[in-house]
Amino acid sequence: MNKLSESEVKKKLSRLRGWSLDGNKIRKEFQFNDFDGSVEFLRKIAPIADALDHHPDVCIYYNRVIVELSTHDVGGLTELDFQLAEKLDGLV
Ligand code: H2B
Repeated sequence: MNKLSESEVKKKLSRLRGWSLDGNKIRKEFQFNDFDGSVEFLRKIAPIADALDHHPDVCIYYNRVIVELSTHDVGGLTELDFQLAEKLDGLV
């Protein structure tokens, strides 16, 4: 996977909703009713990430889930991060 240029990242980011650039990562906060909602979301994320062999950094704060995506292998963002972001958006 090729590392995307800054302009490619900005273009792809503008097509997503709620994701922002944070250094070499993109991040989004998802909100749920309670902790159970957050855990349920994580359970849905896991098989999707495994299928893509691309794994998000995930932090749960009760009813909020912060997801960060980057491609460690290239030290930046690739098409895979944006593919996964779209799939996660499709879950909620
Ligand atoms: N997930 C993410 N987010 N970035 C990676 O570079 C990455 C990964 N690499 N999951 C994969 C696993 C790699 O370590 C394995 C060996 O395929």
